[in-house]
Amino acid sequence: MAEGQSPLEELKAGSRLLRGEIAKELKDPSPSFSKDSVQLLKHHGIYQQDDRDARKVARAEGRSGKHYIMMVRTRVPGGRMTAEQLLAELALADRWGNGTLRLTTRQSIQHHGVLKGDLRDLIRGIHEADLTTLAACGDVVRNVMCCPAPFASPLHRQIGQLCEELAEHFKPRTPAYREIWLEDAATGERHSVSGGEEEPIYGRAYLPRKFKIAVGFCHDNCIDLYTHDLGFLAVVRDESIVGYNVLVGGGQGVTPSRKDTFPALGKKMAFVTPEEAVQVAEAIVAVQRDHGNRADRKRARLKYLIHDWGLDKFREEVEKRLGRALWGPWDDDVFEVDDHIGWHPQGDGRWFYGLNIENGRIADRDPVRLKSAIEAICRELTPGVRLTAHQSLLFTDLDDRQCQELMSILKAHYVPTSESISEARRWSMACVAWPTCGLAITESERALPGVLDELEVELAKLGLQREAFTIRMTGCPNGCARPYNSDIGIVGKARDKYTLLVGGQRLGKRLNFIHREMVPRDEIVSTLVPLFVFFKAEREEGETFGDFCHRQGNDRLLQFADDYRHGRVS
Ligand code: SRM
Ligand code: SF4
Repeated sequence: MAEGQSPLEELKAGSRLLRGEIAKELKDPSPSFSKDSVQLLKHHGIYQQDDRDARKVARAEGRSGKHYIMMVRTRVPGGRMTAEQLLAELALADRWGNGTLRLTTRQSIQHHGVLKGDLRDLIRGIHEADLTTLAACGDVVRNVMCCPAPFASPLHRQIGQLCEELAEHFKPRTPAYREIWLEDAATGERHSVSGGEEEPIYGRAYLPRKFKIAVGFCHDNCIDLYTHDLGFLAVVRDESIVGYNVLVGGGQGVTPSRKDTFPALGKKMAFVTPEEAVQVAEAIVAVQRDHGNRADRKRARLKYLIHDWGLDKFREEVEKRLGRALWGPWDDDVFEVDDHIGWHPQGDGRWFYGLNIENGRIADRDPVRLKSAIEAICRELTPGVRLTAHQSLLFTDLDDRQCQELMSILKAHYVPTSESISEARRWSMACVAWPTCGLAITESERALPGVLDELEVELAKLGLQREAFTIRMTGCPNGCARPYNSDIGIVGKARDKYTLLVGGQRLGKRLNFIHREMVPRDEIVSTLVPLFVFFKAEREEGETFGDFCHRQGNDRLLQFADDYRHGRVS
């Protein structure tokens, strides 16, 4: 291992293609894994965590020690799955997890609260449902995202196909996953790397950092294309995809103590034909593999390589790998976004229904029995299922009779329909944060519903309840709910205090800016109210909240807020 590289590089390279000591440690009765295994396990889709609520109680009672639990993530390329698969995941959550499922911002599914001793059973169950946790996390290409709308159109078929090809192409080839989790004899032996085994794309040390890919449309940027390491934006002519604009170097995470870290939007680099897309993706991943920063994980994402090199040099390096020049990108760009919530005709005589799942959490909580409702829908109607990039679900392929049955099931289980929730809630997302996320500084999933309750009242008073804007909350600056390009971003900064950002867009093509720092949770809404008052008074025709804030700039927003608070606004 080259000098100056992060210790994780040595660990990955020496892990015999991600085997490490995981199998041996699985046999050990201890409730947790070693530090090294914790890192390798991520590539298998597993995070070791501890219940931070339980930790707090224990500390208050003078007890030390952690209650170890695991998070297990199933990756679902393009969010496309079946009712049987969702039922299987729900049953597994009851059996081995905490009885809930968490739909993620990247069209995946998470189990929380899994005990170490139950991991093999859970992962086998997921495998039996023809799903996998391999490469859901770790320094590899993560779940490939794609617009999930099931329209019966060649365009949707085409992007779905590219998404599947990319997911298959970048799947790690290591046999470690099968050996450790799926083979009958729970292995404790040291499997060595046999002659034929290799990772043709990743190599022994895998990538310097996680790598995210998405495929989307100009007329529907529902997968937030500009936030990915690599985005394919379909270029459509005469109802057919003639190629893709290739966007590179998007990403959200920031480390506030490191001024050389930042969120970035993807940059348009090239145009590729559908036939070239996978090959170009491989060349881009290979450049990041060979030149990405392996010394400093805080600056290891593709966005930093592109920032440090400049786009021209990066493109030249990709061209060298390809052995030919790339075409420049076409003018086509994103211009609309659809969350696919509510009822839509598919174009083949059937319907799909987008059910808004608040912050992606599928649970039964009195009186709303969401989990039971989803189980009943899957069992009784066997619809197609799609996961959205907004932590929600689409039920697809429904005929007229099934549409009515679906609504009856939701009603019988007291599930708020997508039609009954506010625009603000519909377009909101919160990351998981407490109590499972080890990096959380503040609450997020458990805090946002209350913030929205308050905000809804204020918006209604101002007559702005029909405004559509994105509001995204995270428990730390890592940006898991993509808060940095939303109309309103609420980012955990210190205990129960948040950074408030405004000025992004639903369309996702512009970064927002910091409006105020260190806003206590119970002052988030009162800090936003003056901005909405200003918006209502001085917006231009059709202007969105984010566009308005962007046009005014923070100095004017702060000035107005100050005037408002001191009663200087009539
Ligand atoms: Fe994330 C780390 C949850 C999407 C940026 N993210 C984590 C971990 C695994 C915490 C950890 O490292 O210990 C969180 C697990 C919490 C828990 O208890 O479940 C976590 N991230 C999530 C999910 C579940 C949020 C959600 O509420 O849906 C999303 C799972 C996606 C998936 O299915 O694969 C999730 N994470 C994202 C996104 C959004 C996206 O990809 O579209 C981002 C911002 C985009 C990006 O990557 O730049 C994101 N997560 C991060 C980062 C910062 C990365 C960086 O480059 O700085 C971390 C921390 C890290 O990697 O060191 C992180
Ligand atoms: Fe955890 Fe931070 Fe991601 Fe939220 S944004 S899930 S707190 S890492």
